[in-house]
Amino acid sequence: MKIDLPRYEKIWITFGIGTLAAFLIIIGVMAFTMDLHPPGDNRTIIPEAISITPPFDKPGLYPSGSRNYKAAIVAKTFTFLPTEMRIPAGSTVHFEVTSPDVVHGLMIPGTNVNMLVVPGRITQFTYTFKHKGNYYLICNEYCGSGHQLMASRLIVE
Ligand SMILES: [Cu+2]
Repeated sequence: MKIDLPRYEKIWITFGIGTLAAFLIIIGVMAFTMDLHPPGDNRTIIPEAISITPPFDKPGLYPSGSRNYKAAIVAKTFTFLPTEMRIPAGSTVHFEVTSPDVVHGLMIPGTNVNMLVVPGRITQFTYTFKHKGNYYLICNEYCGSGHQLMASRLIVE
């Protein structure tokens, strides 16, 4: 069967299908090679009980192997706990973050660490810090009058 389409119709159909294919390829490459994907786990926590629920009762950086750390971070108005962490260069940090109050964000400029921190949920992400320097954990979800003060520091030495 031969469908006789006008020339411009063929061009637009080709353009539409081509654009769709390009987007699907870009999303596929990003998902599989850059490990970008929506959070797939549903670890929950009672926001009112964060101060008595391990590991968030003692926020901090805990070694979990050689050059491996687990960071238990509480994001709350208007600070991150702990306020400072130190790791040697080449270390892998598994972040576990939660909030007792409102929705916060946790992003580290210069890396692909970018998490949405929702009360009642534990957001997780793993990143390897290859280069020395000062990294700042900043809140990128507007959370109130002190939002711009919300930051803590990760020193890679
Ligand atoms: Cu915040």
